[in-house]
Amino acid sequence: MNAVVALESTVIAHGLPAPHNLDAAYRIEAAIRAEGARPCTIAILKGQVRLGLEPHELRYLATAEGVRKVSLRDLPVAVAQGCDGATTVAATLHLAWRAGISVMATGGIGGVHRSADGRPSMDISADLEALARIPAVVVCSGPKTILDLKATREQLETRGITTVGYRTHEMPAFYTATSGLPVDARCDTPEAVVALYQARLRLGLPGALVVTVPPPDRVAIPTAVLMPALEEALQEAERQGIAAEALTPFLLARLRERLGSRVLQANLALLEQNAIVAARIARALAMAAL
Ligand code: PSU
Repeated sequence: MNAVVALESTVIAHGLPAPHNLDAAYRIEAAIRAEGARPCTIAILKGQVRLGLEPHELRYLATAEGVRKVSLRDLPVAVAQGCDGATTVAATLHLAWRAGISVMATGGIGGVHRSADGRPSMDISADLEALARIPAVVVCSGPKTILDLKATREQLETRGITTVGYRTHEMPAFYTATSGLPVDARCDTPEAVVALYQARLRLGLPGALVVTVPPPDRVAIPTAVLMPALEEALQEAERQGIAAEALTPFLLARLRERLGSRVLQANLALLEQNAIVAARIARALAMAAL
């Protein structure tokens, strides 16, 4: 069994600004190779499902106009209509699992959005649906800070998705290491994650094992700094009527504008760290299967 790490492509086309998006894509792939695993960035190019992109294809995805953000419902549309599409966690998980890849890495997963009045909204990411039914390991820094974290945590629970804290007892929330919410189990090594994952598989449970890794200390942003900027961004989104798939990229971009380069630095650093942890888990899984 080969150690492979699937990577989503929405973060390249919609999550990060140019030219940092392409740098990040190259750096993440290089980090996985340096750990002895194979990166497999997933996207739709001219209607073709692509598992693994060449460097010039990564560049295309990072710079082309009109690349669609493709979640589960959009997958058949992008394929049938010959579009370029960047896959979200949900669509990436689906395609990776079909191809026999059981470990993926990302920055932050989607979840339950908040409305400007601070209450959970009906806008819920399809990531949660995919995580509920695809039995893969998803390495991330928790749900994105922009979400209703408590409601998202409850949804993970309701859907039977086991949430692991990698070297932490607390679920991180993307740019910040603290959410005030617990994880279901703490694992300190890739082997411990693999043992938990294998137990899930043996028990015939359908959903994913979500491994949450706090952002590196040197870049993590305190909640007290994040929250005022987020409140403002949420109100602006509501005024402008921004919702559904446009909301996450809008809020991330507004936080970058308001809080400056530290937001970008945090995002880049956590993406790379998560890729490294995912590569180590993929290797441990490959060893366990021998
Ligand atoms: N991680 C990042 N930046 C991103 C994403 C993840 O660091 O932009 C993307 C993932 O593709 C995830 C998506 O699936 O954001 C969630 O979008 P939505 O809330 O619209 O489902």
